[in-house]
Amino acid sequence: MHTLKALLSWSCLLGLSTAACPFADPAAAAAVHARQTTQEKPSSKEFLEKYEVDDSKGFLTSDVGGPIEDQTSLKAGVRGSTLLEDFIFRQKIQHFDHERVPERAVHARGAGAYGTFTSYGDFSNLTAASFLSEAGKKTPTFVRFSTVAGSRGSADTARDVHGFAVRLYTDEGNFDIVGNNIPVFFIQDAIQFPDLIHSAKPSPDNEIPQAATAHDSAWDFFSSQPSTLHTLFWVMAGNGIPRSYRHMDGFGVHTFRFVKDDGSTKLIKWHWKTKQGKASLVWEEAQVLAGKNADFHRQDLWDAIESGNGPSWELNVQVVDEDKALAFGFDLLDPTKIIPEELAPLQPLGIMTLDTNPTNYFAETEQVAFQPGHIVRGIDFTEDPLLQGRLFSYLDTQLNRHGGPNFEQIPINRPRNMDPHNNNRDGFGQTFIHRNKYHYSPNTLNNGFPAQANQTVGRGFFTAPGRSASGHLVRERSDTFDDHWSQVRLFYNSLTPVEQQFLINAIRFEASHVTSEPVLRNVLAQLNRVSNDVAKRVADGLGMEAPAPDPKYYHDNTTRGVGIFGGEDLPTIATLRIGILASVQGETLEQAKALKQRLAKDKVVVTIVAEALRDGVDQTYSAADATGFDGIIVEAGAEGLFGPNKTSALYPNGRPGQILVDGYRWGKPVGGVGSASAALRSVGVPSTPGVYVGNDVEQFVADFEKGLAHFKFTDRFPLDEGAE
Ligand code: HDE
Repeated sequence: MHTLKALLSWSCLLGLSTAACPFADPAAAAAVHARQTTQEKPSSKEFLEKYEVDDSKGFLTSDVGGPIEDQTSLKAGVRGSTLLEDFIFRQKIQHFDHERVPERAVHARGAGAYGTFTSYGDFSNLTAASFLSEAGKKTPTFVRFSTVAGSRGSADTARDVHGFAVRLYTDEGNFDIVGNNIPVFFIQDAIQFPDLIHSAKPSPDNEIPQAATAHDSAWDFFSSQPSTLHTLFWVMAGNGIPRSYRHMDGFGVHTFRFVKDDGSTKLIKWHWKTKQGKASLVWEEAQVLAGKNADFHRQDLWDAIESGNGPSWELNVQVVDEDKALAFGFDLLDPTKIIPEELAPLQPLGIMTLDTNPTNYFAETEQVAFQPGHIVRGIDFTEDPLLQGRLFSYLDTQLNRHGGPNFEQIPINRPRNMDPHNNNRDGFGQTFIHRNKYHYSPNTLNNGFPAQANQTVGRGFFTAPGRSASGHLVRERSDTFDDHWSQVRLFYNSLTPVEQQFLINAIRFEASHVTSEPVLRNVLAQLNRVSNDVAKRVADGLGMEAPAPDPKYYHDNTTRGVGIFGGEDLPTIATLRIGILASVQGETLEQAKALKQRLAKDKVVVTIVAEALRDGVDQTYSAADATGFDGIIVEAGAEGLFGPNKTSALYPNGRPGQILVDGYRWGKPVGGVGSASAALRSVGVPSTPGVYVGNDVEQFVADFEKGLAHFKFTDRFPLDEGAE
């Protein structure tokens, strides 16, 4: 039999017979491929169920299956030494000792969730990617959001770029868009990434400060490397402190390529547009949250999904012809540049909704191994030198984190369409039992299988055929990457005055932690290339002199869609949180419960706060804080808790009034029902937009909900003198 096979395969290799060549016969390969492909249901979670372990019944067992008890170690006498032969003790402690894997070098702090991407249509006019091939086509997804600089236990609300990594388990393999919530990046060449991260991470001597760039080395690097300015401005504006993962956009950052079946290509940029609307915290609120609730963002995502209100994002692309890479006055290969929407409109492709929380944080969220190199047929890279470096780094980092090359076999990383078929073998933790003894290619002994797939055979991945690479070997940056300032100014010009003020305040805050005067002078010099006004205002805050205007890059252009506070109200108030400040005295609690029920109709999450946990009170004043709420209402009858000299042993001095005042100071809608308007007066909350009082509850609710959608009343924040 073997001899016959070998004979047939040789005749195939020698070109004597095509019928005998399995790898030359697309139909044979396709039939095998179809058998290997498992038609999974769209929910990614269902795929994982077979790996779940259910401990709801049965005896405790050792790792190798025998029933055991593990509460007391084996000793020589009750007071005697523990014995080395106690395999139960050794196995338990040893496993514990090895529980941790290295945290991610960057983006260590994060949270993930499952969902589904649904294509709006057939986009084969743009790409051969199968997940975009028909209207209504569903692809399971897993998304991990993160901050960058902090370690795994750091606070969610640190001011930072936020990771927005999406995996699509497509029917042609896993495709990852490993993006951020900011459309540009700090550097233009991957070789500088370790420098950027070393400068931003805590100081190597004392490991201070955690998850913060408000220190000398970060600003030393930023000001010596002006390519960082654009991203820095986005971070210092509200994008660095989003209200939640749900209220931020996502971006692929680099320019990628769409490749059509015929091999033709376009340049594209990925945008995930939040359907919850963009919203951010204000800085003081974020700082307080870092202490009061370090898990604020992961809790928010978890709760929204558990309540059945999982978030959605629309996937959009900007599409540009290949010959336009340099047509806009900057280089599309430069990841420090956006393509302003006016130059290339956003084209919607589909929608992603997250609807399922992970079962086990470590198994899923900690072990998910994203890679920009996980691409599928129909998508290709560009020559962006930052992207090119990432293609090496992510694979390398996974090898380090997972101790070997088999991390793609971990359930969260497995493709959903089929088990992989290739000649990769062995290594630590191999979980596949490969049957094929002829694990090399080409082979005749396994009939040439697994067969090679390419552009025309087997719908295989193919590199865009039009791409070419040639040139002298140089260690140089292209001069088309030289302008680091014009787009920073474009971004700044496009913000509202109060957003500009927030940005300036953020730079003042950060820079005021910098102790080196030469670094501060460099910072002012770089800001001054963007705007003399910005440089002056920051210098004022630092008690320094601003340099004379440096106008080479000054202009008055603006673009849309880059700010947070200047736009429309939020499209939905579902899942936003209101605190009703009540009292266990009198009728107040009953009214608060009725109000809660009314607001629940609009899916607003209400927490009733009172002195003690009873009769429907959700939280005490001792635990509550304005950071937990997007809006705050005082219930009629609770006004007695507010005002000067009101104290109680049940909560810190003045807490009810502090919640109200903080809510007001941080721009939130606040209000008082009926007689509770006295509470607002007694703590000095003036009658300004976003402050609601009224006796008619229906009208009050309607007004307050509008305020909630407006989200932040930014006119409460003072501007620098002369700013407009
Ligand atoms: Fe990453 N980045 N990165 N990065 N990155 C990592 O990979 C790296 C960059 C981003 O939730 C690491 O698995 C280099 C840009 C996200 O698991 C590491 C460069 C963008 C995540 C790495 C960049 C990102 C990472 C650490 C410069 C937005 C978290 C752990 C060339 C487009 C993914 C890991 C998750 C994680 C390297 C720049 C996004 C070390 C060398 C630009 C969202 O491999």
